[in-house]
Amino acid sequence: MSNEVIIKLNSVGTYSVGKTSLIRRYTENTFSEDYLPTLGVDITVKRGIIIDTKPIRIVFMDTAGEEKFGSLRKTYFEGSLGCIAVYDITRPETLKDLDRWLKEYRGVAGDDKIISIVDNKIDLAGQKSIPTQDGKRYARSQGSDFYEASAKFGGKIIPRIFVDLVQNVLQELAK
Ligand SMILES: Nc1nc2c(ncn2[C@@H]2O[C@H](COP(=O)(O)OP(=O)(O)OP(=O)(O)O)[C@@H](O)[C@H]2O)c(=O)[nH]1
Ligand SMILES: [Mg+2]
Repeated sequence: MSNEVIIKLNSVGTYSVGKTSLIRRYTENTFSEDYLPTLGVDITVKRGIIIDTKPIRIVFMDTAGEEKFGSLRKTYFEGSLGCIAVYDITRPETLKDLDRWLKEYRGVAGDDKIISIVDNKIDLAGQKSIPTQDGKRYARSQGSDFYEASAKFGGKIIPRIFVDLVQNVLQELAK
């Protein structure tokens, strides 16, 4: 469709928090228990969605959380309109790490970009080691929407994360 709006989105967060799994759940509705670290970047396109009456194409640049891909990662943040910042409820350091991730992302994409914070792996409730309040508080401090999700379980929350993000991006673009 020629009037498609192309929106480039990123994912940030420490290795193995579930960035790729959340995007895959949204784009293909699949989940894999195996951990296959993203090597540099995975580019995925989601087409054929209508948001606020507009045909949208989302281009996901899903970057690697492993430190060794640091310099490469920044090049994928250029021209980005928003991102999901993900942490893993079973690993407390992954919430603390978000400060560094958001700094890196904003440093390249710009301070005005939309960032949604996702507390992932809520299916592992028995291993939960980050109070929901901490995530919520952090999201509020960043002016971000906050979601609790499980890429493993899926459900309505998954499209909501991405549709809300695109809606927020469209609102920002219309300013
Ligand atoms: N139980 C559970 N496991 C999950 C969930 N999301 C992801 N995982 C698992 O966590 C591991 C890492 O998931 P990925 O999506 O590859 O993580 P990533 O953040 O993309 O990792 P990098 O690409 O290395 O930065 C995999 O073994 C997934 O199966 C979830 O919601 N629940
Ligand atoms: Mg990945």
